[in-house]
Amino acid sequence: MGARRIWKNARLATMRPGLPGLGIVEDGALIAEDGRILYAGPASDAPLSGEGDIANCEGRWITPGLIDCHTHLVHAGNRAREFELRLEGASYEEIARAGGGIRSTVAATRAASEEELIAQSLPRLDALIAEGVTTIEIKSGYGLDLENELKQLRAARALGEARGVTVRTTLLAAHALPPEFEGRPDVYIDLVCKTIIPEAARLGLADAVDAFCEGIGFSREQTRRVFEAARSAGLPVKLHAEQLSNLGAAELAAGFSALSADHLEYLDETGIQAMARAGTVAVMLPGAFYFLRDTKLPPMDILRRYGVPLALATDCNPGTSPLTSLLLAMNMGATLFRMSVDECLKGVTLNAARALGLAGETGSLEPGKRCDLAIWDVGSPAELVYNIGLNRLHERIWSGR
Ligand code: DI6
Ligand code: FE
Repeated sequence: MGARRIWKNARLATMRPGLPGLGIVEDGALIAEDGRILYAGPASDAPLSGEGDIANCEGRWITPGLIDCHTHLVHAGNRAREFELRLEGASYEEIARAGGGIRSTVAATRAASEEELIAQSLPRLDALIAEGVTTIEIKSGYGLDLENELKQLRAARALGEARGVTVRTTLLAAHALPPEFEGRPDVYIDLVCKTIIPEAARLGLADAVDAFCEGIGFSREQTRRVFEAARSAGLPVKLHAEQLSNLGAAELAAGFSALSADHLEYLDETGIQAMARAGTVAVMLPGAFYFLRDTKLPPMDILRRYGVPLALATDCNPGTSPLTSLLLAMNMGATLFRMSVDECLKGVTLNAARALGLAGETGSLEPGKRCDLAIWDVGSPAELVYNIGLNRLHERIWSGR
């Protein structure tokens, strides 16, 4: 029998599907063995006999380890100077024409070695981990050629090995048009579909494929080709959809049974119906909404009416969301998008796991799932959403450790 661990005198927010609200157990106990949850429920029913390393939680709250299901965490450099220029009145387009914007991050990321990329990204990962994150999705999308996209994905995998955290990688080669393909987007999409996706899949470096379907990104037709290439490579898809305009991108994604459609400020009811039918998760990214000083709110009420699962993530990226706090993202989700406390907390646990295709693995306190826990010094789960800048993490457990 392997290592058995017991947490007593705990209050549990289990997030178990089928239970109302957060699936709360007030007088709870949690037992894990070999890194998996054996029991999570009322202390009175817990099979507490036998050996084990016992922790007394003294009434603290246990949630599933937090999951940041949408990040561009691996990149080089930063765009603080561009931020200053924007504060002085420059527009995003002016900055882009002067060689800034996403292309400046592409240049910096291409110039960085894999080791430099890892070193620059680790502080961002550590900031998330310090708040109880145990699973994180990391996208490529600043390499935009075979060698540099693979370098980003390898760096993401290496970060997962450097720290006790589960990393899911997403290939986002269709993020922006690289400068050497100016005026030839379909030729670049050929490269993405015929070379980059198959190669990343063959090397086992990508767990999913994403694209930026937008006026300033790629068209529906180009996105469809990317999704078909992903399907041929056996990879699930997700999509940056309806962030700045409505292109029917979410409906396209749902047609490919996408794990998630993300951003969604301009999403309409047709897109929502398609997502509901396909079981596609809606990932809300209030950090980008805040940083861009956006005013168009995503259609939260219609999403709720159709029962689309809501997730919430940082979108950690240097251009539109330099955010490395999932706790703050929850506060923004509540304050800016009027998400409830329960929606925010399920959005960074159960539904974030669904958005990554990991619902069987993590995201709730249920027997059989990985023992990923965040133990909090708070009086109620609502405090996790309510406080701004206060981190009350007591302990973080990844895979029972
Ligand atoms: N949507 C965004 O807001 C970011 N990427 C995306 O697809 C922008 C990324 C950047 O400006 O570096
Ligand atoms: Fe993003």
